Amino acid sequence: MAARNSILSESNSESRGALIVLEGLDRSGKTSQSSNLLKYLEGLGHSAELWRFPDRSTDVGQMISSYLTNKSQLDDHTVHILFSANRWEKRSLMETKLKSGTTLIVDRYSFFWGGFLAPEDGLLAPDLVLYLDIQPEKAAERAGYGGERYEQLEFQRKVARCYEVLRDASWKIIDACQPMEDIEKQLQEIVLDCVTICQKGKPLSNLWSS
Ligand code: 2DT
Ligand code: MG
Repeated sequence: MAARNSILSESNSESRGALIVLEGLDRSGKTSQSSNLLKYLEGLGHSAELWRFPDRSTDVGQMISSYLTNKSQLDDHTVHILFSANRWEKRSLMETKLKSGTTLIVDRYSFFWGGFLAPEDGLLAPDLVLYLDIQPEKAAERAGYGGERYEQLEFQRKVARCYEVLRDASWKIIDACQPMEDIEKQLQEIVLDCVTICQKGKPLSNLWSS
């Protein structure tokens, strides 16, 4: 991904918050580790917020949510575009928050599927992608999937293959089967580095643009 990022603005050398994304299969620990990271950064006196995608609080997010909970049917293209739209509707707030110095810890972002990248073009690129790596079979052994549309072993196997295709050398791959406290410490170290670099004025960039 890094190689495909472009610099948005030459003059953008001001201190800002970091856009930090956690990715991984269902039950890989993203949600727990995201809230741990939030507490950690706040404890150090940083301004930080926890976000997640899909953001089910918006109208678009509601459509996604009813699809995921099997209350509605949508074809694959439609739902992919809705996932993208759900990120687009948050883009300007995201930029405002980052520029005002708030770090965003984001529980899932744009990397769930490989094949539908065009609508993602121009979304903000993460400064850091943390991938919580777990075998689909191991994840399935953890306290039950919640019963949503994608929470099935066969599907999670496909998702794992997609992530393999999508991830690049800039991603930090964390073994999600280590004890939670060990994962937490590793994440803290990587995140703090990233926050520091962004504070020093690393420019914001866009996803997928060449
Ligand atoms: P949670 O279980 O984390 O609430 O996610 N998904 C998510 C997509 O298919 N495309 C996307 O762009 C995003 C952000 C993965 C609900 C499900 O939504 C799926 C799981
Ligand atoms: Mg889920």
